Amino acid sequence: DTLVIATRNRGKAREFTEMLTPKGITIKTLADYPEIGEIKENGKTFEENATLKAEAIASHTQLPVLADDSGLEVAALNGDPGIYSARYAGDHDDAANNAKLLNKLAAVPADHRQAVFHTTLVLVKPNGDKLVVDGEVQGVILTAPRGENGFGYDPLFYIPSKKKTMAEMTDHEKNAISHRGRAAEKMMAQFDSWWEA
Ligand code: ITT
Ligand code: NA
Repeated sequence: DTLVIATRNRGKAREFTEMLTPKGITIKTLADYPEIGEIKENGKTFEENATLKAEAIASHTQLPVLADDSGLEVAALNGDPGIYSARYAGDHDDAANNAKLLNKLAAVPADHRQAVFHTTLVLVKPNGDKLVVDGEVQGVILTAPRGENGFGYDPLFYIPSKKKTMAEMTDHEKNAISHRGRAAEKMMAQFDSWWEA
């Protein structure tokens, strides 16, 4: 059973590999398809963008595809950066994105720094059968990064109940509580009936 993960983000690919390989699913990523160029993510929602990625790769590979569109929604910033999380500071540069986020929140006190990380997963088969799930995790944006694991905004995303940022967790610990882990859990609950449909 081969599933292509429509991502160029190595952090996402690593987390999905950790979650799906034990279920007996063989994973390919876009690293296996170097001929595929940039996919335009010009949708207005996480679901639209994940669907754009999934459908483009399903039609190219003729294999079942999983796409992930994610973003950070910060209450004090009216939900920004949201669907624009990857290019918040211009190019997709995690360090620049984190610096911009800290800068935007510089005057915001500790008790007003709540945020939600959101993931929408879209599974698409070449015949068009589609499955959509999402997941969220609540956290707080710190004033300085902590931890070396994870990727993206993880060093700034603190989970009070765990007393850790997501960058202070192993992949396994993060997957157990993260937006992506929760979405993947919902996906797995419906996976067999989607796969066999
Ligand atoms: P693909 O589209 O190729 O999958 P991407 O990194 O561009 O990769 P998105 O469009 O979903 O993915 O952008 C999501 C942004 O949120 C991007 O800046 C990521 O670094 C960040 N992000 C996504 N999941 C994250 C996570 O679990 N922890 C921290 N940051 C995350
Ligand atoms: Na996106």
